[in-house]
Amino acid sequence: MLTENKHIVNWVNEMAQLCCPDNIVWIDGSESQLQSLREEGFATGELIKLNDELLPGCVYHRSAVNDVARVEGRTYICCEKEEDAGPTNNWMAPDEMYAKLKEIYKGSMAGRTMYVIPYSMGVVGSPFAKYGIELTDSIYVVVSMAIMTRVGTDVYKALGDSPDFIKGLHSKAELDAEKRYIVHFPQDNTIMSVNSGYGGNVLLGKKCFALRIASCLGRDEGWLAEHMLILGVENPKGEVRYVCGAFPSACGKTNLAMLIPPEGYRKDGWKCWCVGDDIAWLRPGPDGRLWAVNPENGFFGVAPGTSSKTNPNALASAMKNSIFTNVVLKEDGGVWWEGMDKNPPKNALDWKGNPWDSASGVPGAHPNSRFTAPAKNCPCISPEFENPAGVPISAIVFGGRRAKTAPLVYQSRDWDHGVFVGSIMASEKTAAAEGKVGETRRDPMAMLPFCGYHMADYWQHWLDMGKKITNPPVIANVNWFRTDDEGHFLWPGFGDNLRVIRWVLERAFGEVEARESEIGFLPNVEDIDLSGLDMSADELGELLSVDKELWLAECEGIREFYGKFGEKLPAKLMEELEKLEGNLK
Ligand code: OXD
Ligand code: MN
Repeated sequence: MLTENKHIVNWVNEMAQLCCPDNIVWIDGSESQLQSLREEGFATGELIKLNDELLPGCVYHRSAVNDVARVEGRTYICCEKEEDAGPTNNWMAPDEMYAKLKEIYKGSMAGRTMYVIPYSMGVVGSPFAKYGIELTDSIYVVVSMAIMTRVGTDVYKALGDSPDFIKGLHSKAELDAEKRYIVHFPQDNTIMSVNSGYGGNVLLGKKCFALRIASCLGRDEGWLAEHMLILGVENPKGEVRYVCGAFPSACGKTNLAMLIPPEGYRKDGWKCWCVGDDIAWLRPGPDGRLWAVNPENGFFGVAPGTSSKTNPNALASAMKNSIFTNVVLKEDGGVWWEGMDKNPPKNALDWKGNPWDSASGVPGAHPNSRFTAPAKNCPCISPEFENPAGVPISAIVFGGRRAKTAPLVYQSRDWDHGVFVGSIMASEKTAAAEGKVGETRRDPMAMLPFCGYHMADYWQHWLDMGKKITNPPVIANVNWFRTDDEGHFLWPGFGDNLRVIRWVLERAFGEVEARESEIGFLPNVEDIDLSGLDMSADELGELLSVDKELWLAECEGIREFYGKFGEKLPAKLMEELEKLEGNLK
């Protein structure tokens, strides 16, 4: 036992009585303990050691074939009242769910060890930090949590006798997909995850705590837990300005978080710094600005498509002390995935562990295969990454994948209009996702699967926060995915996105004019820098155009979506929608 905190000790004992592990191991975060667990994982096959020369300190892990992604259909918010979970979450009465889970957890760790992981989201002792204890029967979870969060006994010191920690119970149990549940009890600060071994379901500090539970804490305590990257943009004068960005999956969020400026910009002295790639916790500071930290300590990134061209910083981050899940395992103890390069390996094993021939046409890596890498490995990690006070946010960008409607960028008129812009976020499905190509999925603030309470109450919380932030960031919407009539992308994306972020930040500092349009402020064509790009002012004009007919149809879609939220929909958002419709008519 590494703590005498009776709330922790009693809870660990209670859960051990339920799950019946053979023994309990208290994790202290030391490298020696983690190494002996890795060795144990190698011996049982739970982990595979990778080539220490190519990938020092790296390990390989496979999750079960039926267990390779988050399971939104089996994710629950079990608050007291159903109406507080809202129409976008699954809900069950807490007593009923506790009873159901008890049956599933009963004896689930027999013959196994229960590990007790003390971890911090945020730098221990920071005013932003929140603590958690995760109990798990998986060594993969222990070594992953040691990358993704700050694991160690200083968490016990920071907690003292306090009950103020998030309880997380994870058991792989039988990996039975029919009994798989990812459940949140916000009123009890408790998360229960069972019958899964996939990172997004079992690394409880991430989506479960830092978004679903933390969004409830933020509502109650006056801050925001958001599915956002945090990027520092340094201009040639050496000033660093920070932007947060929320994007649904498959919109290049990790690439934007680790953006490499275009060549001409690099020559001129522009630099970009990654503070976070997935989650931001935001609080109003004493100066009236919004301050952000990344509560995580590592990256849990999608491997396929990550290459030395698309995201060299992500690739470099994963070259040591990292975990690879469900990628191709090479004969030489290296790893590979589709989109890494054009040389698929011979004599390799696919993500299921079977011999794999690239000529078969079947991908060798699972499309959702992952790298889990320490943030400190990232070549462009921000010097402010560990700053307990966070970084001041000058702009928030929302974005989605829209072929026609949303222009390359537009800025909201004010905070409330910005909340409206976030609430109507949507992305069109690509061939890679389920559902009809082109179908629009509304994903407000990219929080659809992550908001731990009623989405309309969450919007109201955003509106209320606006009153507390006297010096608010500008809010803009970006769209890297506009296409021409043949379906070709009009904007080059990747590093060139800095040209757009630059404009948004210039707006935040009052350094550039804009023109008012029906939907918000648009850039004047000459104000988006195109130097070094093969793009004419006319083409940029096309990217910035607003098709009123399409937008009126969009308004109908928004109205229908808003209809789901009933009386809780903030009147302010309906007013914004009506204003937009009025402007377009
Ligand atoms: C993630 C996600 O894994 O958003 O970050 O699903
Ligand atoms: Mn995410």
